[in-house]
Amino acid sequence: MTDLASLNAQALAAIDAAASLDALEAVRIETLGKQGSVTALLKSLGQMSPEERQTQGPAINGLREAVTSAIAAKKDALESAALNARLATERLDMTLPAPDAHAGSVHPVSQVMDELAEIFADMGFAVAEGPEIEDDWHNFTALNIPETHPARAMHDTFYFPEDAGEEAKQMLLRTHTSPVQIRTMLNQKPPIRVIAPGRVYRSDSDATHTPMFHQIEGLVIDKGIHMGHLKWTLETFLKAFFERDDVVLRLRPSYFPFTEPSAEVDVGYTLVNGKRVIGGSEGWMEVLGSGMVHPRVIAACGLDPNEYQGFAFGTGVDRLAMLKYGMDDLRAFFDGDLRWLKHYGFAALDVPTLSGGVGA
Ligand code: 2U9
Repeated sequence: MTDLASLNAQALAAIDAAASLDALEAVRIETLGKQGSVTALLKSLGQMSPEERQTQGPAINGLREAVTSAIAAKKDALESAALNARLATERLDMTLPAPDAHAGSVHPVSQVMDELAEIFADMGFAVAEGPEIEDDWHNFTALNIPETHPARAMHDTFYFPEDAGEEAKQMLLRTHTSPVQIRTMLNQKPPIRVIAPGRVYRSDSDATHTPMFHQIEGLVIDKGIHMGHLKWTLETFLKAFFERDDVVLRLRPSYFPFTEPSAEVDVGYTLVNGKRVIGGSEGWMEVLGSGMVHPRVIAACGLDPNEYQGFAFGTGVDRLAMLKYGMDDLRAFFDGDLRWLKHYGFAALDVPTLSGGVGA
């Protein structure tokens, strides 16, 4: 019995001292394994007399049970200590402030440009592009603005230094996107239905003018085109853009060298709590210029004006964005101030869609 008692004490001490699951497994093999000390005692029962077995049997089995349950208890303790250690290293402090969300967004002007392209695509217009550095002929002459025409001075043009040589072209920064439509008419056969969005440049700077601004112009060339097509197109566009069915248009006679007749387009507004809201006709705001393409412009592009007619329109995208979002200073568009974007409700994941608008 003294042997059993000391073996029991030794085994329990070894189990208690096992600092890892591997060390505990080694103790299990030493005691309960095939060659283990407790297993040897169990085997010795076979050689004992029945009387001896009666007394030694329960004692040896008791020893085996004590060692087995001590190993199981120690295994549980080691496993839960290992789990607690792992949980402690993987702990996440939920009270920490969340990382900053993306602060920027697609620029309001780019969003409006994308939305305009979507609206016009729905009406069958393709997007046309062209160079921002243009020559005098595409920017002015082809548009019925000859050298002596006062409109050249009105455009506050940025000219490049004149090149030497007889054939040298006078280069400039385009003052409108109209040369894009000239190039389209020269390169494509009617029917033509395009919009030309892009940057244009004029030497002008105050609260309502910046030396670079964005325009969008539209052009339709086909047989039998008239002012009714122009009015329907602009009405459909403005209703989609301002997301209202009660948009009212007013066409006022005007003058542009490249259109005849020409009309300035006003959109009606209603005063709500002292603020102008598009819709109704309490007051009028000018939003577009338009007209029937001048026969001389059609002829300059190699088409017969008796066969083909067209309408055209143009507007400032920056101004359209200001109207839609109720912004009052054009210069803020160029400041890159995130507080300004936030103030007008622009967020990082805003993507304009026809169905969702841009969230005005
Ligand atoms: C071709 C033929 C005709 C484009 C047009 C306007 C009227 C117009 C201004 C609006 C505000 C420019 O940004 S703004 O200052 N534009 O009023 N633009 S018709 O007419 C064309 C263009 C190309 C071949």
